[in-house]
Amino acid sequence: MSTFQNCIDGAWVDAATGDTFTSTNPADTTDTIGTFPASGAADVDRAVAAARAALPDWRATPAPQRGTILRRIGDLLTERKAALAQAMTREMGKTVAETKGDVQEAIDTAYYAASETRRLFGHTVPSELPDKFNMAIRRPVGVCGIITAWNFPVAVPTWKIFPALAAGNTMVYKPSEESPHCGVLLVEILHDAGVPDGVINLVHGGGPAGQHLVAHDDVDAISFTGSSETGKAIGEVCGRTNKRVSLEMGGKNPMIVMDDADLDLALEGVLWGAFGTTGQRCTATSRLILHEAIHDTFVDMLTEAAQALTLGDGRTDGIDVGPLINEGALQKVQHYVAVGQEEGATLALGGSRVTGDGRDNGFFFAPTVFTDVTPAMTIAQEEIFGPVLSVFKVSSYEEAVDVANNTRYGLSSSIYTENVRHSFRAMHDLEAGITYVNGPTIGAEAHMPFGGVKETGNGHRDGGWTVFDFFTEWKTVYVDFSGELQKAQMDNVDD
Ligand code: UN1
Repeated sequence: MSTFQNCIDGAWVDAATGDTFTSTNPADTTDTIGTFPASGAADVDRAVAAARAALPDWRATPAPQRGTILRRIGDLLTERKAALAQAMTREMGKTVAETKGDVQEAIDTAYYAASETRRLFGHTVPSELPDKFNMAIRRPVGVCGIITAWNFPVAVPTWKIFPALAAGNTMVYKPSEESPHCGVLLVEILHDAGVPDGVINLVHGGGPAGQHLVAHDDVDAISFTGSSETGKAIGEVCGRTNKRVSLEMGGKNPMIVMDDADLDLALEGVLWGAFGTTGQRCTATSRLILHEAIHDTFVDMLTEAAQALTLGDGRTDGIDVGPLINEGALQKVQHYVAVGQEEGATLALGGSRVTGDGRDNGFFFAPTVFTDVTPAMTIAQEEIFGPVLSVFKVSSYEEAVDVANNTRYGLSSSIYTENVRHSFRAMHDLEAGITYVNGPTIGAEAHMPFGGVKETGNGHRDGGWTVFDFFTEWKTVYVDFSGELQKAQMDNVDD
């Protein structure tokens, strides 16, 4: 069995705790990927100290030179894409087509962040006084803690790490305990591309490592993607310790299909949105809101097509859906299926674990569809993070929007319609950070803002130009070249 380590100040080291945990293949739990350090406070302290020590030089490096390294990272991700995708699927289960997409998202993010290093625009603004120059420039925030989930084990960390690097920050990265090998492979690429020692430090582990990083006095910012429960706890600690914090949390994303929609297109969309990544995306389509005129037809189309999806090891050709991530996820999905039935929803498809054909040692769960779901039901409100789709029947656009917005989350949303009035109204009416028209709720692009409203987020965005607002501080600069003391608000105003 392979043994993996933390990476602190460029050196691969064991945890001071001496403890380890293992990572296994969710499609076959007899396949162990390796052991990883279960880090504690002392390991985080060392990593934060290394990041702090590396900050002055990295911050002083001209941004376009940081961009050259980011371009090299993009090149290495491209070279290693196929091998990386195989390793990712082995560790977290989604199909190789999807893990290749995950790596491609990281490649796009690398080149986008590299291009931003030649912009990072500030502002020049007229002064109210003569011979005085005003500007606002961007400065790095400092030492950042990056804490991410396992479902996009390469793309999502890079949404944070690459813009943070571009802007001149140093960091400590704690990947999920469910995808530590992917974390190692990513950090190896960063080092091979020339990121200096200490600029990115990798610390493995679970709660103890994460909690110490979040509470650490010498960490300036935390960027987190994961569950709402963990995110809110992080937010509280960051509030107390006065840290900047970006939280990307849960979703309960609706897709509306109106009576005038292209149903074949909507069918392809919902299959991909609900069952891609086995429903384990924060953007997954988990609520399908159907106009009553097409409800029965569409439910028939959906159950027939979903039944035909093939489940298995995502590294095998022809597999559509991989396993859930672990035993806990399997139990959670099973629990929600039971609750859905108890509360009166109709189980139209699936609802159980799938074994046989080499799947006995994996966490496979059948694509599941509930109909007759109403907004008050538990399966209509809680994030299941599995291949479970709840179907609602509505009689108008207004009712569809009411049902769509009847959730405490607000990440992604979608409407299928050929009606230009409804599609433009939906862009404003749907309470979500992202709205797709005639596309499913998944499919974010690297150069666009990504994030949610309500309990999904805390006002920040990953992705696009907007993430640079998180990873930089505004510095306001006044240059007085008059040779005199000029008093704003006084010398230039007659009483
Ligand atoms: C996530 O599930 O945390 O738009 C991110 C999408 C992907 C990203 C999902 N590109 O579904």
